[in-house]
Amino acid sequence: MMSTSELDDHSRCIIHIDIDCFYAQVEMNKEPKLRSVPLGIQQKNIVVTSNYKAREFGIKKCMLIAEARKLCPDLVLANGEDLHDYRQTSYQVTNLLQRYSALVERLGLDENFIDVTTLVNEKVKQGGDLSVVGNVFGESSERCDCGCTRRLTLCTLVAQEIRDLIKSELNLTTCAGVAHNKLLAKLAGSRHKPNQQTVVFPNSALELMLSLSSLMSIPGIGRAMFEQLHKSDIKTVEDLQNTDFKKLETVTGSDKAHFIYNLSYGIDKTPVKPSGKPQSIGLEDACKSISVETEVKKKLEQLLHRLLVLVTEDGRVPKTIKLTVRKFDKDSKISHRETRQCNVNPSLFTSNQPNKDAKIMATVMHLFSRIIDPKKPYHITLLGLSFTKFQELPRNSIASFLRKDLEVQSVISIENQSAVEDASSSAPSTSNVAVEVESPTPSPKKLKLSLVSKKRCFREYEDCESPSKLKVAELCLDSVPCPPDADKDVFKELPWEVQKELWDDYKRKRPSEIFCSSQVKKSKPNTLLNYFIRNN
Ligand code: DGT
Ligand code: MG
Repeated sequence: MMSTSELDDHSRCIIHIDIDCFYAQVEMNKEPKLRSVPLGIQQKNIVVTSNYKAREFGIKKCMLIAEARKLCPDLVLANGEDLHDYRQTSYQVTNLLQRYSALVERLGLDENFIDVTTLVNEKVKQGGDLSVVGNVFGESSERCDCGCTRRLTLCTLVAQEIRDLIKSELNLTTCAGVAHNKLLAKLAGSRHKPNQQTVVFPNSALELMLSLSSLMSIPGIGRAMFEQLHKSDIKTVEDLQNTDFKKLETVTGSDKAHFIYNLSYGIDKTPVKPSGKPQSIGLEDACKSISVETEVKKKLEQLLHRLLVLVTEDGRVPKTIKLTVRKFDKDSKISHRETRQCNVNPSLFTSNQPNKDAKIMATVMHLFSRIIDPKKPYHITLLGLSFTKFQELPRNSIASFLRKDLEVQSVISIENQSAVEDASSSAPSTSNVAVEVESPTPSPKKLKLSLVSKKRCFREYEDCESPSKLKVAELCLDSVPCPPDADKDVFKELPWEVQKELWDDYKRKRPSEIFCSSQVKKSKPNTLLNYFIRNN
């Protein structure tokens, strides 16, 4: 039997979050009286789930209503056929998780994987003594020395923080599993329910896998695969581990054989795949009471620093920044939130701008001054920052480079008007107020370059003679595609004009062969941008 620690990579920190009796919790939040009764959620004639009070009577998922009533005559039923509220709550949970990492993968309505490796690695640097929060799976106290013990221990703290946040913001209890991969995180999380969390360290991975009663308990092995394996006398996790690999390959095919063989040892290299990008990436920090501007600034700087890490992980470029302030009115004893937002210059995110944080902070403090009059006393109990309205830019692509200039140009035009939008969501009647985000007026040269880039993005090749078009000319030089019937090495050495002539000639003769991918076919053919998209 192989040792997973030797073959496996333990560098990641994955949390699996599963909401407890999901539909039932949503119904109990809508109607708190239901908390004190055994509650079943009905779809057609079955109970699709129930609260934990009902489970004490032996009510199980997907039990017939009649059967459930026999077990628990006082069972209260709520109709769960309209999924709207469940779906809405489900996305609220995912959105909360996205505060911690851009790598959040939804699994059904009530489960999410979240890869918090970046966050944990930041925390690792801070040092200090640590102990695990929650349950630890496994008998073994032996630990690997690659650093995963400390990382996963820190990850349990993050998991607890996330679960606390879901509880405080959405009033939902959850279970979490913590491990270095998705498979182990999911399996660990189901070990202690409800409202608990469990970590599995790599040295206990085998023990966890061998504790599974059936191959069907391995996420990734479905009914069809299970039956296929069963027919070949591979019935348990141990059978799968000890099976002759060549035999397994003949049963499932080579790729699947590798995949499930690894799973049986607790090895799962699949990444957490973000399921759709959030419409906003934001952070909020509740505080006791802040009434001094220097403290406000300090807190906002901390939030911004963390937020920029999240935005970088996300990969998109934000267009708008929003500030949220919760103010406490000492006279009325009422708190209320106010928000202000304005555009930010996308070039801050697409280039290595010096003092990027300071520039964004200036904008943030400007927004702050629109909510709070510093001359009057104030008590702030929460500060929040978020980026919204993203543009998708595949970084490091030539197409994105071209588009970058185009986007900068569009913002430059706004800056030339010295005004951007400032909207207040808490006061819908407020008319848009002009806020200057960045004062410098671009040099005519920069503006011209951007305009040239715009043309270049969407029109055919043009001559690149003027110095102001140099950047584009360089790009064009890099970019003329080599016709398939030309020798690539020779083509590379040709002057750009000749390359272009050869390419144009090839295009004229063989237009149908050039834009062949479905994506490109849909868009306007024969554009430089299309070429780049195809080649990315
Ligand atoms: P848990 O996680 O054991 O505390 O309980 P739940 O209720 O969260 O169960 P889970 O996580 O398996 O499923 C999430 C929700 O999905 C659950 O509240 C109701 C729904 N659901 C689960 N299984 C079925 C099913 O077989 N059919 C239908 N229609 N809905 C289901
Ligand atoms: Mg659940």
